[in-house]
Amino acid sequence: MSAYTYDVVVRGGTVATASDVFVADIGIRDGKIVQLGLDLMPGRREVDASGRVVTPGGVDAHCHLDQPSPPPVRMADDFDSGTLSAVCGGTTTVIPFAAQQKGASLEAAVQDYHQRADGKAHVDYAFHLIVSDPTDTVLTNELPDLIQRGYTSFKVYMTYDDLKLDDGQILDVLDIAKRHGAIAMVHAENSDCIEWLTKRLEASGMTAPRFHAHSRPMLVEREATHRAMALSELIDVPILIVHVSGREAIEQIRWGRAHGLNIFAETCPQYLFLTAEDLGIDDSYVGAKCVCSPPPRDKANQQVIWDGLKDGLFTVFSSDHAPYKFDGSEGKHPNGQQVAFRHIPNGIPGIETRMALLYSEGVLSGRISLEKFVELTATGPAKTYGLHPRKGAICIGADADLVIWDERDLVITNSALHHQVDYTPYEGMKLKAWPGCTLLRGELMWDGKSFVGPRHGGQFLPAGRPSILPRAARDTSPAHPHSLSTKPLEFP
Ligand code: DUC
Ligand code: ZN
Ligand code: ZN
Repeated sequence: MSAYTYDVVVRGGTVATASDVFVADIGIRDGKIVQLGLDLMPGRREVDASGRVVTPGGVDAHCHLDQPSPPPVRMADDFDSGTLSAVCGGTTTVIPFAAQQKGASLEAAVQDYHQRADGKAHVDYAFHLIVSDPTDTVLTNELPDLIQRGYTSFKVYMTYDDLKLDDGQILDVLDIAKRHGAIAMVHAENSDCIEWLTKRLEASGMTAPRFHAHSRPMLVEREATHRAMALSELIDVPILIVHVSGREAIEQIRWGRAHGLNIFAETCPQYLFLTAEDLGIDDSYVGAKCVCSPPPRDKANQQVIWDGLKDGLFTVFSSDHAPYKFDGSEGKHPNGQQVAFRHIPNGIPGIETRMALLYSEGVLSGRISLEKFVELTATGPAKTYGLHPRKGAICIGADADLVIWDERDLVITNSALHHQVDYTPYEGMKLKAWPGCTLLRGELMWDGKSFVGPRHGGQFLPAGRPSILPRAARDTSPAHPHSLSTKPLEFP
């Protein structure tokens, strides 16, 4: 038996949870938090956190790693580089997507993703499913079985030809989420409007990256957000709208909530720190670096997103890391070419910068509290996706996933990041903090300068029932006030 009560003691830090901030020592044994208190007995290893803030390791609930794209396009980060980048930025759990290919099974996607992740990931991971082909077999057999086995969240798209579902298909998927206790995430943009606008822009020769933003104005997001909420109301099941970009979608969500609908929302750093001008103010191709969907809006919309982070509109703050290189032939220049905006791979990198951006510009700039930071970056996502309290919490029994913050001035440069993307949209941005230490299950992974942890030790996390869902089956609470005047119909 060890002479020590604890394997590790993180001593004297200012511990922040989603509800409290207090000074405490954290005692860790076998990768778990086993004690919180003052003057704990020595650990085999001591980590001095005095005078520094300690938060739960980040849970990045929306990132794309090694997700197949039609050739020649290929993601720059696999589970090795993507999770290395994550942990150096204070994220200890990631939830990427296992995407069903049309015509293939969901099970095939899940097996494929396990092969991509297992033995490669440096942090723990769960998977969301992307349902792109909800056949009878998928709905009746595969989804219920996969939910049972720990894949309790899935994303549906209202746009992109190879992914989008029509409203009837979305209703089918929501119905399964309701019956089996899963949460559906919705990419809400009106596909037909985007296509119509894109064709008009192309016909006028407006194909530079900046026109991506013109092809996806806020109204396409607003309409689809409202429609998604109506579909969720019809089934009487919560949904989560991902990557909300600005005022118009937020107004819809506030309206829905005011009418009793159970709508959750996620936003991402690009909607706080980028604007449509980053896609270009002229026809320069460099704006391709910031092409993502929905596109970044303007300064006024950034403020609306900050307001939503502060006042509880958002439950989850994710990176939406979608890593494509700018140079070369596999990313933003497919086949080495500058292409029309419709063909630019969608997405920007951000898995490593997510936590520090919000800590620095949110907490240290006085926009949100420390508790809110923890809620948005760790506790909220863990609860939303069935990983809490093992993840996203500092409490007895939780995994000892911790970040100790260094509050110091620094400048973001891509050369200091660990992803395989050849740029960061935040190059040159001044921050006031970066993780000084990241622990995963009690192991030191990042010491503020280098990755120092055991390699490839990330574990798959089967997700449980999302704790944001209403209680199961026997819930007798009345239907929400806005629902049809009768109770929702019960189908066999
Ligand atoms: N949607 C995402 O969720 N990520 C990248 C691009 C997109 O459209
Ligand atoms: Zn999306
Ligand atoms: Zn995404």
